[in-house]
Amino acid sequence: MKQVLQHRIDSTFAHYDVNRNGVIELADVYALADRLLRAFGEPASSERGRELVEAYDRFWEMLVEHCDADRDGRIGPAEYRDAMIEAVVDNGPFGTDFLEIVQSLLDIADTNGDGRVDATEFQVLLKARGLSEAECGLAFAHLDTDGDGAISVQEYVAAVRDYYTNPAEDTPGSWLYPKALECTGLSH
Ligand SMILES: [Ca+2]
Ligand SMILES: [Ca+2]
Ligand SMILES: [Ca+2]
Repeated sequence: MKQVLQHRIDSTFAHYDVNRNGVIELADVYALADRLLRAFGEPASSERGRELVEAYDRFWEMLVEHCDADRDGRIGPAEYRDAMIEAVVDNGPFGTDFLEIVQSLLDIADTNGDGRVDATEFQVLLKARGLSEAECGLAFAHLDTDGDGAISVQEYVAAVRDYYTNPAEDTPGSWLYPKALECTGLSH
């Protein structure tokens, strides 16, 4: 069971290490932000664009605080894995900083501004992450646990926790990342 979860942690590491140089740095986090900006068709200079970049700045600060033990601005796979196991698997609740980041992300995803992130809006988020169209539909169906046709902060955070703590197939969390990514994680 632990092995599946370690593999998932390694999979997200591979996802975050956009430039594939073996460490997560600010450049990778900005590359992820850029990918999303392009998916939403937003320039970085628009209000929404600035909010997104700020959310990713806060995400980077959170990563540094939790993972970058030697504070050199580079997070290696071992630092990342140890921190994730401690933060998510062993300790449970995410801090409010993480909730705020997710809230910003969902605000940005809510492109029609009706206060809800529906299937079409959520799909943009997941497509930018590399999920196929079919996977996006399945992910939405699994993450919308109260069935109201929208993804709430609570539903998203529950899925993230689920991803790192529940190795079972077909849980909401198992749909957060492309299925293919789970096969290409770093080897131990
Ligand atoms: Ca990198
Ligand atoms: Ca909406
Ligand atoms: Ca819902």
